[in-house]
Amino acid sequence: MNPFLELRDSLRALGFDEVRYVSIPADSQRAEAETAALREWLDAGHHADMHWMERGFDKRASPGLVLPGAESMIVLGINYLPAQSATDAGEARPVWARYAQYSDYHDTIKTALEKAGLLIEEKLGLGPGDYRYYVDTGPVLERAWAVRGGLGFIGKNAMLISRDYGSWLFLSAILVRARLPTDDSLPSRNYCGKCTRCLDACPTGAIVRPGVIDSRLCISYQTIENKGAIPRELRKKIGTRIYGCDICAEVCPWNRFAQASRSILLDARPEIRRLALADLLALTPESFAAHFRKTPIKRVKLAGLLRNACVVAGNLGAHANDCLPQLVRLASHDSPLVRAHAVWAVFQIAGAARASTLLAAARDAETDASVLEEYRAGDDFSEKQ
Ligand code: B12
Ligand code: SF4
Ligand code: SF4
Repeated sequence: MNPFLELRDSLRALGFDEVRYVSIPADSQRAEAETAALREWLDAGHHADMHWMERGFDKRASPGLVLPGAESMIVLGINYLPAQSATDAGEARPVWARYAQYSDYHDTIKTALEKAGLLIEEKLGLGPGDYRYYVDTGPVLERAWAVRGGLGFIGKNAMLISRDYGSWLFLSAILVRARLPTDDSLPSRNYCGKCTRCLDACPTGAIVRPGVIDSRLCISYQTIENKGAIPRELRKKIGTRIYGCDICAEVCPWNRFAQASRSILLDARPEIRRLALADLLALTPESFAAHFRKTPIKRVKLAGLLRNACVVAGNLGAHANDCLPQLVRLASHDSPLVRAHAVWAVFQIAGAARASTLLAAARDAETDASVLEEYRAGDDFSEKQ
């Protein structure tokens, strides 16, 4: 059997749902267009404080700089749509992005990529230095390469959308020092048609134009990557999203018929979505480590998750009345970030008069300028009510 076909079959058997071969450089005009799109995105500041996106620019634009002599890329997709996929939106409890309800895909997929590397050595007769793999962590524009390999198209929500799996795909890539027979990209046309559902549904207006996300406005960035305060003007719009956001994918008609995951490589963590808001507000360093060990959620650290939980509580308003004692306690937390968001939440739930009484002791003891500013904003907010 042809070694390239054998390799593809073996990678599929390993658990990768999509295996596409792309040549480097495939089509210089397109590479220029993608690089120009990335430059424009960075120049507009759409990467917020993800400065690592700027640092790898040259390599992102030219995979040959990442692995000299690389002639092909294997773009891999793993479907992560759970078999029973519930849409949590609108429920009075924290909503987690679907990808966060698995053990960290960076770790599970890295293990699979190690095995994929051994298959490449065996089937193509290459050495360990002849390939390099990445899942998110490297300077590879995974979506752009996936398009070139015909895995799907880029929707107006900027997601790579496949006919079989919709956008519920983790992407990863292996650069290879060998010429593989390449898969064709899809005929270039607009597969979204006149649809604008994702643009209409995004609560923060983060899809600034079709296919372009301003991270500063994106709930995913604010609840995962942002290490500081969530801008006050965005907090209400975050609703009950505690970690990540799937809204622009949930509304996409291409996701309606997506197949459920084979779950060969993924390790589902259904216990995460069962955590009540009160459990999250009560997290300690020990319980945070116990609940979120090996999940992507550990990325936000305890203070980040408490910050997000306070925002969700504030947005639940009267539904989070029972959480007020915990929020008042968090208004005296060690982290000013947590204190600031706890104060905001108490004002949202209790209103100015009650909030002032509940928070009197914490306010008297407060010395941090950013937290004191939250108290002032709370007073102003309540005056306007
Ligand atoms: C930075 C980043 C973010 C940032 C910025 C998002 C963004 N749109 O750029 C933030 C934190 C906001 C984010 C959020 C999310 N992310 Co993210 N993120 C990344 C990361 C690390 C880099 C993306 C990047 O380079 N952005 C810069 C922009 C300019 O690039 P781009 O959007 O990929 O667009 C390029 C191509 O699509 C191409 N292109 C654009 N339009 C067209 C049109 C045509 C015709 C062609 C040929 C090419 C083309 O050119 C662009 C520039 O080169 C990638 C992993 C990776 N290494 O690629 C994951 C990645 C994109 N994220 C992913 C996921 C799952 C998410 C979330 C769904 C997580 C969540 N549930 O909260 C959200 C979705 C938000 C959204 N609608 O995009 C997946 C996407 C899988 C998929 N099916 O598309 C990736 C690929 C991670 C992975 N390994 O699977 N993410
Ligand atoms: S992930 Fe959420 S906030 Fe970000 S663009 Fe999509 S709908 Fe908007
Ligand atoms: S929701 Fe509509 S416009 Fe947005 S990506 Fe899906 S098909 Fe395209």
